[in-house]
Amino acid sequence: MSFSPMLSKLSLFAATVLVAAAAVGAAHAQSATEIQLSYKDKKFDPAEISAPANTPIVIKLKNLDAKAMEFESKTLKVEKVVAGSTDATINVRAQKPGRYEFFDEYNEKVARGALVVK
Ligand SMILES: [Cu+2]
Repeated sequence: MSFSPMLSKLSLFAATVLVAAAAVGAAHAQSATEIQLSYKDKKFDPAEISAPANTPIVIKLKNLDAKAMEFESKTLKVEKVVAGSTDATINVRAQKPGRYEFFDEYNEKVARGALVVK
């Protein structure tokens, strides 16, 4: 009886563990940047937010107005209706450096802000 089948099973197992560890490492490097943003009287506060490049972004938006608003950004490709006096989580994909404008679609001319990715 030979040990080689057992050894190759072990090395296959070791390789699997290494691949899994590498995947966990990559997932960790990708951990999201969380940004707090509030909305009141048709204004975003802060009006400009920033995040590092190539990292997923999570915007925690508090709509402090009694009316619903719609967070939208064409360049970030996100759109979300947020009921009055509620919070919402907006997930944004990892972005390249740049300036990405967003607005409340119900008050598009005045209610504007920007995400600066560096
Ligand atoms: Cu819309």
